[in-house]
Amino acid sequence: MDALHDNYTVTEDGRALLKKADNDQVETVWDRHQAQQPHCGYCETGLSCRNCIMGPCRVDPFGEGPQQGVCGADADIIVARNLARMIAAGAASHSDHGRDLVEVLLKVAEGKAAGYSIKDPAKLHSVAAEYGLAVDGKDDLTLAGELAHAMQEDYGTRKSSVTLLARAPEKRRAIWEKVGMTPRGIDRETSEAMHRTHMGVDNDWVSILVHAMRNALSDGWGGSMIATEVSDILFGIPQPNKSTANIGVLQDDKVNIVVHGHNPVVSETVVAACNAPELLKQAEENGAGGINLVGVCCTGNELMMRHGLPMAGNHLMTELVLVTGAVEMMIVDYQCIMPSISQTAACYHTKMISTSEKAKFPGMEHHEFTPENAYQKAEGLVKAAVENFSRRNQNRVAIPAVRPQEVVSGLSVEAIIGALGGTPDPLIDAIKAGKIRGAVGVVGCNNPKIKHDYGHRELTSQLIANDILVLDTGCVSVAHAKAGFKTLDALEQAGPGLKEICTALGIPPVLHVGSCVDNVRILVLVSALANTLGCDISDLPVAGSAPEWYSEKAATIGCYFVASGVLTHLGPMPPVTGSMNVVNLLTKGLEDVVGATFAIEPDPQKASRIIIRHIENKRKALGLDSRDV
Ligand code: SF4
Ligand code: MSK
Repeated sequence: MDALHDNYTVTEDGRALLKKADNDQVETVWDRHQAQQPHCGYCETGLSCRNCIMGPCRVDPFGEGPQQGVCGADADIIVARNLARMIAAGAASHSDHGRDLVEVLLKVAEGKAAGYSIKDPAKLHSVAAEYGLAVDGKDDLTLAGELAHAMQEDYGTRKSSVTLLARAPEKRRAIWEKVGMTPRGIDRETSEAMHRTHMGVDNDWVSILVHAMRNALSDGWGGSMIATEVSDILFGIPQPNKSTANIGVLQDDKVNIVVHGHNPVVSETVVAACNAPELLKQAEENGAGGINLVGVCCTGNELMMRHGLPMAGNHLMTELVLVTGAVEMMIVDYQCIMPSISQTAACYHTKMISTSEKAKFPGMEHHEFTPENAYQKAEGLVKAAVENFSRRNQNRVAIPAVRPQEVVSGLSVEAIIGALGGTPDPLIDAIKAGKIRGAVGVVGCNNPKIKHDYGHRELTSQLIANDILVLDTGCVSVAHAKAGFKTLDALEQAGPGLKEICTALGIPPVLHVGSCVDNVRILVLVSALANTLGCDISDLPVAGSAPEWYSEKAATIGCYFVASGVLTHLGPMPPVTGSMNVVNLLTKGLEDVVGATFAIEPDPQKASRIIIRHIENKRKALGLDSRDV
């Protein structure tokens, strides 16, 4: 069994907990992944369709069986339609998260959200100005209301483009205009993607995919960007802080509460409730040494970025965190929450709580949070978690003895520019001088098809050793944190140029820029670099990578990176190999359209060479020194 666990994860805490899961007879995501083998080949290649009930249909990839569905759709159309629907689902998820935040902003403006406030008025004013609002002389709440309404318009169709697109370099916007990718409205593009992929609408596979890219851009420069900006306005712009990561952040003698999901709207109120003196006193009275709030996945990232809250694990660790038997309560909001986790929790004393009207789970208690009731709800839940401490079954508690890894977090764009002395110039100078060869956003999830955290660790260690600055978000950031990449000690693993610059700035070689929606911070940063240099994003020595992605949201992020001019590496192959036309467009043809493509490579060592070669080629094209790779 131990050898099997070694194949599942590279992490020490993960292996220890897989062993405990076996002993406790708890099923995990890896067990279910095994039970699904072999996966359906038609679905893996994108060649199955169930868009209408004349089907379901499938196209035979070997040319022996049917080559068209009942309606006549061929492999290219079916694969393109399936991919477009995947991207639409990803865009809808992040952008709806943004909408929820805008609704909280509006309630704050109306005085109906007692648990929330405007934590960063300066950002409120600057974003409002970007929306063309008159800001002078207005009080924060009036402006917050106006901004919320203006953002809500971005979701509709009254404009010819989403507002924050203006942040992209002029050359990039001209490309989008020329190829018909300018996103007009956030909801509009997702809605149109579903329309186009209905039977009998868009049957030109190229046209479907061009719209899919526009849909992804409506998320990246629209809904996700709004989500990040409003989170900063309501909860503060992240600033550098110190934290810890891995399962060792759970504490034997404390009430452990885990928050999971994505939207900080719920978890921020839980943070406040965990600091309430009466609840801390109650925890003591119940024999606990305090209340220990930790995060997993992207809600964890949001809290780590803003509060330095400890991080227990990423996507594939979420069941294993419960297997410690030491969690009194897990509070979830939405996205990436496996429906299995309440089964896992049922083997222990853990209370499982869902909070969103749009995300309910079997086996969880539902406590619906609204802007009006959030703080009271959070207080009630923390109280219930404290009461649950005495129900722990000590025979089933075992937190692996791993020392929590120190982490530097909170590197928002504002914090990075701050570390650079208020302008991107020092970073540009370091790139020009060749000390930093370029930068890569390593982002995305875990996927049981790939050894847990192996892809992230291998790729990133190669990149930093080759003087490439890494920015991370999402579940990758947890993998990097646990591997120790987000400390100044990690500079020993960096190439000499990167080490010199990061040492001078006092930053690690891997910068934590946030959760999955915060990938837009990377867009903002590369736009600032391109605008300063007077070039397009596609001219920069930068790349993106998602070595272990699994989700529809990650597919959308990859598309908006590529459509923004950033070469993007994917570890797992998306379900497109049923159409070589689609594969060729994604991996080659897009270069002529948007100046960037996808590169698919499951082996992180080989992927690092693809990325490094790309960065050196971009340097050469800019007239900078370049190395042979
Ligand atoms: Fe089959 Fe066409 Fe219906 Fe898809 S849309 S299920 S290919 S008939
Ligand atoms: S949580 S989308 S597994 S990064 Fe954002 Fe992690 Fe991927 Fe979910």
